[in-house]
Amino acid sequence: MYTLLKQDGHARRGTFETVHGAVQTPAFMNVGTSAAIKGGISSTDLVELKCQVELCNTYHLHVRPGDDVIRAMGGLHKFMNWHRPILTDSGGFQVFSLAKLRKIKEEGVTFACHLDGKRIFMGPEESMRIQSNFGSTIAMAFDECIENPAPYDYTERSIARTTRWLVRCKEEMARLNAQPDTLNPRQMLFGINQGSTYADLRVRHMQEIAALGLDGYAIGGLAVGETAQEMYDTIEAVEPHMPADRPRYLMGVGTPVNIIEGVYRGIDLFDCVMPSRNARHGTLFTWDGIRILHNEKYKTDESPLDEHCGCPTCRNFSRGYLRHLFRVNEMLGMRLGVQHNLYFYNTLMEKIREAIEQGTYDAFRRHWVPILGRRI
Ligand code: PRF
Ligand code: ZN
Repeated sequence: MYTLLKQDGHARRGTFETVHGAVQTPAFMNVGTSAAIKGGISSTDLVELKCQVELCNTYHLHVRPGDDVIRAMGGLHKFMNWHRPILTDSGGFQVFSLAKLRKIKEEGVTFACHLDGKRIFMGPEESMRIQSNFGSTIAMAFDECIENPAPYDYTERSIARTTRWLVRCKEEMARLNAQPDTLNPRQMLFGINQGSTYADLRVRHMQEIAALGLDGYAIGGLAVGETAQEMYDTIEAVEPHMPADRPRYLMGVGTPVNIIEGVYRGIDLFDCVMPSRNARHGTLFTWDGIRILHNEKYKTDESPLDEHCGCPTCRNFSRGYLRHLFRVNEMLGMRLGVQHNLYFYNTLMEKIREAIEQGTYDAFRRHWVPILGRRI
């Protein structure tokens, strides 16, 4: 259940209650694709990094180790020893971004697995059954994510099919939740809005899916080839049509600046591989800007990575040492970098929540956008 605590412009401060505890929104969901955060971060580390929600992927976990294995191990929470909320993405996006030789039909998608080329079929029912076997807190609907730019007529046919798939997801989820041996009888289902950058199609699709009365609504199909301005304009077009009493999730977004701009336009939930992926390559988000540790100027720099950060990395290690770890490609550099970046993202969300509570969100945005976007 979502409770709106305070609104500041379009920005929303809320609480989203789940069977695995409450999520304070706006929130960032930390990406653990294959039931692990890349860079060697465990579930016990995540608590210290202020993580509220972990995100895992249906596609990856279905391929390895298999949802039957996770089910036999008592579900994803027990498997990872993470007992707070877990959101699982449906596989829709990964089928379109990773898998080869895919063929889309009304029933679903047949594709070749990106690891061994094995043919796999996934449709709305399969995705719901897999996510039910995980027992995740929130299951995402099975959708088609199309790259931008996309032809108008294709987009129109695609969103109609994504709506039909959503109806099937909802029916299958209700059936699975009612099974006596289900892992999480209160598993929630979020619908996903698509429609490329066409405001009319986005609004039409949003109205169709809002009518289904789901637990939350996501905006998908963004950050896939369009400009940042087109993404913001698209959010502005659909946001007024998103149910105000449900959480709103912008999928796969983004940089700290994208998140600040998304919250400004009424988004509550985000996820992105950027903090962990960039950290593994020595790119660290700080309160002074984006620090490129490979830079020569950090060679003998004894100061912490970020003077304003309280994370385990910044409390203990210097820029010069971290730079060295990246240059010799030591695992430790990646782990310390990811720890910092996730702590930074989760702290950014904390500060965003405080600014909304105080009614100073626009000033917060104006202050931080130029700083957090610059490379240092
Ligand atoms: N659909 C799904 N997952 C996603 C996306 C989508 O459109 C995106 C788009 N940025 C990220 N992850 N199911
Ligand atoms: Zn830090």
